[in-house]
Amino acid sequence: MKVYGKGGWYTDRRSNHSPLCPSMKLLSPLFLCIALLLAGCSEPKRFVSTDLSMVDWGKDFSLTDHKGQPRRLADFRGKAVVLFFGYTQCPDVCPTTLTIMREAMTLLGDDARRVQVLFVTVDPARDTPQLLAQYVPAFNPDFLGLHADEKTIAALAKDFKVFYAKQPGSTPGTYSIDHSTGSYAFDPKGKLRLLLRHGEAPANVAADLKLLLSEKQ
Ligand SMILES: [Cu+2]
Repeated sequence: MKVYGKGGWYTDRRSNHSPLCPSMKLLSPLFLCIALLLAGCSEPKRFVSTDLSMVDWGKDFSLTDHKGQPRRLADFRGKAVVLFFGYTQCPDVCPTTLTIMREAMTLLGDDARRVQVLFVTVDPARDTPQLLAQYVPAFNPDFLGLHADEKTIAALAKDFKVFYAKQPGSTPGTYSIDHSTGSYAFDPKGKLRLLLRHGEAPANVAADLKLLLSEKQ
């Protein structure tokens, strides 16, 4: 089994033959523990999602939440943050993503209090704060909808390498928006760490967030 972790692909030790040579196997478990500690070995973390630890973009945002409060990433220090770009009239991707996040929060139990889900609209023309306030907390009362003017959203999306583009609808004046479908996860220190795939199983999302929360602060 191959697992993608920090530093690239590596083989999952659980499903492999012992990496120890025969003579090492004879050593007592205690000695082995000490030897591993001295060698600085530790079990590598196993994130399901794509590791973005090495990127130098996606550092912050300056938006307003659906209650009218200005928000930056630093406001959520101490929490893992999931950031998703979408729009309330989205027929499938956005409601699916928010439903998955709701289920992941349920799986996290008490740890969910240390996770903040943020939904940034890429449709500020139609997604008023009032609309965001109805839509986003309907999935989970703790989720926050974030908005800004068109220019700010466009610059932010560019910084986060998020694509979105209006598509004309079937009747004049209507439109839908094609947009990137992944979500970003930040660790409790505010560092961008993971790209969560669209449609990821809630259990995998919960496991990845739990890993971020378990890291030494
Ligand atoms: Cu969408």
